[in-house]
Amino acid sequence: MLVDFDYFFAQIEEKRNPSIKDKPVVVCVYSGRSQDSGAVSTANYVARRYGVKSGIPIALAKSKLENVEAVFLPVDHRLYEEVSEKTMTVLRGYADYFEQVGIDEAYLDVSRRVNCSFEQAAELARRVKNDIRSQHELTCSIGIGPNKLVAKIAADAQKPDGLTVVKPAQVESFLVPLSVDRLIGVGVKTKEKMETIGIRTIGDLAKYDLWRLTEVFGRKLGTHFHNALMGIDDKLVQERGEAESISRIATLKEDTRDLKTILDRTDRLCEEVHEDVRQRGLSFKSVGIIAISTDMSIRSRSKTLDNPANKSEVLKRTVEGLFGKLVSESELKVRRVGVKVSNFAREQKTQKQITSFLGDSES
Ligand code: TTP
Ligand code: CA
Repeated sequence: MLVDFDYFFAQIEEKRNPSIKDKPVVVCVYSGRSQDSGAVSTANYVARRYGVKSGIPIALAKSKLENVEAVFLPVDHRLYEEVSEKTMTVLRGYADYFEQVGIDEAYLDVSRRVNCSFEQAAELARRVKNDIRSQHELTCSIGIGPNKLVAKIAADAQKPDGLTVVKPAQVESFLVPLSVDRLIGVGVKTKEKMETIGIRTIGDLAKYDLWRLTEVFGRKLGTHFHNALMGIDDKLVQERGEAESISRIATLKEDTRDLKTILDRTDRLCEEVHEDVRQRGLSFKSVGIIAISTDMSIRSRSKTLDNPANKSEVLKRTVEGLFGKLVSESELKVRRVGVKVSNFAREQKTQKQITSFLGDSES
């Protein structure tokens, strides 16, 4: 689930001074150049009804709120950071894995504790909201989905104080009518570019030819959009400080380009890497190697596996293939070698998740 606090800075200001609650509240970053120069940081939902939103000039916000009794306040970052820290601690207690993104947003992987049930996840979300309300007098909006991408879009679907659950079977119908700019990576420019080729909704994008899409936006972005609109996203909820890759590097006894000598050494590195991966309960989807040659030049190769793996044999075999290619492609002798795995999935749970999702989509 993605938890996003509502009009965060402005809500904290309302909490500090409840008498302003029913008025438009505009939190501003004053640049100090002149009295009204600067930009709106955020505004409460009363102010938003007048068209006031993050990023607009303070002077423009004032003109939109002319003749209205509105409250303009300077940002108080220290207070917001303090509230953020406290509320994040509450949220962390509800997650198997927790990832804060920004001052007022966090992803909570709750799959394990709710046994992959979306009903139980919704129940948990209601508890989170109650807890935050009673402990901190704040409201938040929560989106629940099979992955981070869907959870994020779901959280934006109903605000403020919303709770939106999107089960795997509902992902497509949920995404199709939404505007393309709800996808990460679609900014104002991309949106305009899409409009010129007739794409307004995620559904339009889904119908669009993938080849054309990659022609217009490049292969990386084109594929990203394609995956995103299918609701595909396999990124982990990444705990802070948790490794994004695990690697080992070693110096060979002698400089060589004999594959067997190299693999003798990398096999041991693979075992060390594998042990580390095993202890953390992870599986990996990417394998990389690095070779530092006698002249200190560095070469690397990597491979993405079709499925997450956790066996040392798979790692060794992949590393063998990569080094085979690397050695055959160069005359240089190798001095140091390294092995790296990345693109992690959490072991066991993945399988369970997939089967539970199937169960869910049938119900
Ligand atoms: P957001 O979560 O984007 O916005 P919000 O919490 O104010 O409103 P919403 O109910 O739509 O979630 O941003 C969190 C805080 O970050 C926001 O309260 C103020 C700050 N911020 C800025 O200072 N400038 C900006 O342009 C944006 C978008 C946010
Ligand atoms: Ca927010």
